[in-house]
Amino acid sequence: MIRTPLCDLCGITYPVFQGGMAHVSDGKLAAAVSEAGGLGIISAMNFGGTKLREQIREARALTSKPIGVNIMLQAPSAAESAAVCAEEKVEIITTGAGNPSAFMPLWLEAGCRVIPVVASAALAKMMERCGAVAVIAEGGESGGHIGEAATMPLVPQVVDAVKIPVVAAGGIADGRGLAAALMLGAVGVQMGTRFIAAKECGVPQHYKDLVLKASDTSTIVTGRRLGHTVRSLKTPYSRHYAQVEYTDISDEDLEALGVGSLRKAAIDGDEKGGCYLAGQIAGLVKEEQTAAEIVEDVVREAEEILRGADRWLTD
Ligand code: TUI
Repeated sequence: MIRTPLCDLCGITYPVFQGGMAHVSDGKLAAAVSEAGGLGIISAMNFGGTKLREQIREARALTSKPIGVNIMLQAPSAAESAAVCAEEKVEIITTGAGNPSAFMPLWLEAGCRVIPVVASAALAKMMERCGAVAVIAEGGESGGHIGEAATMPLVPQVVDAVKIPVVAAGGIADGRGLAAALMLGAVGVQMGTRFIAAKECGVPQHYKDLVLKASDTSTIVTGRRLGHTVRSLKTPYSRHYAQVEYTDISDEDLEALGVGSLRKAAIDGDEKGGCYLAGQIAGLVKEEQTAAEIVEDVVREAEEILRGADRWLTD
């Protein structure tokens, strides 16, 4: 059994979060992960206020355990989602792609616990001052929107910068990753890519198949020129974007190439125009499993590693 302060902080059995993935994680996936003892997180990105409320209630009908909602701060619906989370008294709110300071008083007043994703020690410190109960330090190995630092250097530097607990994310998909994160001083992990292949994840099968057949070199980073840096799987679409990104194409045309591409991948199953977000660890994900099997596998493997962790020590 692995128990860390994150378990008591969030009311969960295992220190494993399922990352809130835009257009991918809904109430059904989140409820399955929470029911399995981790923290399932709904992405608010997919929904307007009414739909988000429905998803939260759907998740609550499927599990009595705590659930989370992730708010992508650059989404046009961020303020509406923030208000719904406060009204529904969502246990845990995570944020991404920005600084959530403006929403913190609303959430804290409603009794929500806020755990922002940070890509730097400076933002982690600011979040601690604003009342965050923990932070998620996410390295650039992650899928989706990324910062500059990689997980291995970011996590210990964030751990040293704040007194609140730190969750590690980016490049983690199994028990080795969880054990390593704990060694870096984190109290748990957030995983996204491995949960794309969860049986309860409702993305089109093509998306899952792309993850399942990925290798260690299957991802590519695009969008830096327009400030929407994202890591996705190499597909004809993402290779084309990368090829034209630093040509004389106008900002407007480049923007148009990206518009709706996440939705096209995760909802519409548009194999040609979709941008299939996934992390560098995709090559490690080899089978479709239930959320419960994923959570149990990861925790059991980490436990075994940690029990044997003194094997290199001599007297
Ligand atoms: O947010 C994510 N991952 C995402 S969001 C997303 S949706 C999207 N849609 C259109 C274009 C781009 C993305 C897909 N994937 N992860 C959390 C995350 N947050 N990663 C990095 C950050 C981050 C970066 C800088 C958080 C804060 C930050 O600070 C900036 C500041 O304002 O200080």
